[in-house]
Amino acid sequence: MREDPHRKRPESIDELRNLARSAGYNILAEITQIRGRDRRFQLGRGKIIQAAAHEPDTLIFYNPLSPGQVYNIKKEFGIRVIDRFNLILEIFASRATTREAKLQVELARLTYEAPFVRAMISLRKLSERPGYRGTGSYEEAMYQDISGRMAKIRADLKGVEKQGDARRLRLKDRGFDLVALAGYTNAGKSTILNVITSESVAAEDQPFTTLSPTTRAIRTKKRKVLLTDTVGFIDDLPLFLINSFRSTLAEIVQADLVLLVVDLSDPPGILRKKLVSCHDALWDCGSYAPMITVLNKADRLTKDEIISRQKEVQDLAPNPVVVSAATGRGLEELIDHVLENLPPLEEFEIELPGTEEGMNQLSRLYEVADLLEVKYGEMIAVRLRGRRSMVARVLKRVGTRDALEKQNHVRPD
Ligand SMILES: Nc1nc2c(ncn2[C@@H]2O[C@H](COP(=O)(O)OP(=O)(O)OP(=O)(O)O)[C@@H](O)[C@H]2O)c(=O)[nH]1
Ligand SMILES: [Mg+2]
Repeated sequence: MREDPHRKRPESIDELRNLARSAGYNILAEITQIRGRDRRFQLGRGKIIQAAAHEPDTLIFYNPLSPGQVYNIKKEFGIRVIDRFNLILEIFASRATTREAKLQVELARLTYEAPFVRAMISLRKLSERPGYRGTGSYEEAMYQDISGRMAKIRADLKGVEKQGDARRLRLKDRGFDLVALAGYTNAGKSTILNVITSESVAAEDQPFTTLSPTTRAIRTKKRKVLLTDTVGFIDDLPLFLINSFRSTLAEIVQADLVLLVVDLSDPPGILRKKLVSCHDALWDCGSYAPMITVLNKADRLTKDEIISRQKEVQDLAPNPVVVSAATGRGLEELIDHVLENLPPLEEFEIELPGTEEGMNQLSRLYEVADLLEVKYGEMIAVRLRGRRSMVARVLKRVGTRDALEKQNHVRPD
């Protein structure tokens, strides 16, 4: 149900219908209201009566419901009501398989529910005798429980986040470049990961198939690249969801390069809207990495359509590559483009001590950098091409010199 078809474009309703089906609902009727929203029930009383006549288990609203509206509808009509955010949370809950995803979904649900429970407490107090001071109602106890549980989950997720940060740092030190697939839900991120890395993570025609990230290596001759698939974005993604998924979204925030995947076969208006939503979500996550826009599902369009679609979104699609994960078209070009857009490796001349530790670090350097020349003497002189942060760490470890700046930095790539 929604409030005004002239304000909310029908594609928003298509998406809501799709979300409802994905959550397992069987749709009995769709009711819209043209005049503005009603304070008491969000829709007018007549519309709710009309909906109730279908004897639904649940009323699903497009617009966010206030705690008061949920309370009023339940009290007066005895029907369960949810809004779009609830619906998204229900889908997330049904797809969460890892411990991390389950905690994230629970945190999002509790963050969403907390104000409702707080409002229930005040609504109940209002309906009680004036001057009455209840000592610890059921809702109050529940609110205490919610706050406690939220604090516990936040602490657990902080731990997960720290582990993730440490893992990504280790990978960068070992010479890997981290590339993240981001984008609107159902755009084809998992399919792209599967094709490029010969993986078989779940990819289905439904929203939010992926909740937990998967990382796989891309085989290239030039660089050691790891590609990570992530949770999809959706229009009007509430900030509390983004905050709950911080440990997962860190894969995007800390990536060296982000591949923003969109479904080029969406009609132009929807395509633009989804791109805007993605840019907003990336901004909210705090992602500033360089970006390639991957215009996927090109197999569904003619040559001319591809050109005109690309033109229509060029202001929103920096650094575009047209691909089709279904046919494999453009994927090699995409990998070339990734290699060109990764932060450049630099060339350094460094010296390691001729000690056991120096030899250990040298063999490590063989794994993580491109060794161009090695001269053995009292000191081991090495000319190499690699990541500045990695070289700095090796030098710190052997204690030759503490700052990379003092080293002979030859030239950027
Ligand atoms: N025709 C066509 N379909 C594709 C292409 N790429 C992906 N699909 C289909 O699009 C649907 C969604 O693909 P996924 O890879 O699950 O999309 P996703 O972005 O990972 O989606 P979520 O994880 O749900 O956010 C699946 O049915 C895929 O088979 C493509 O290039 N062409
Ligand atoms: Mg996916």
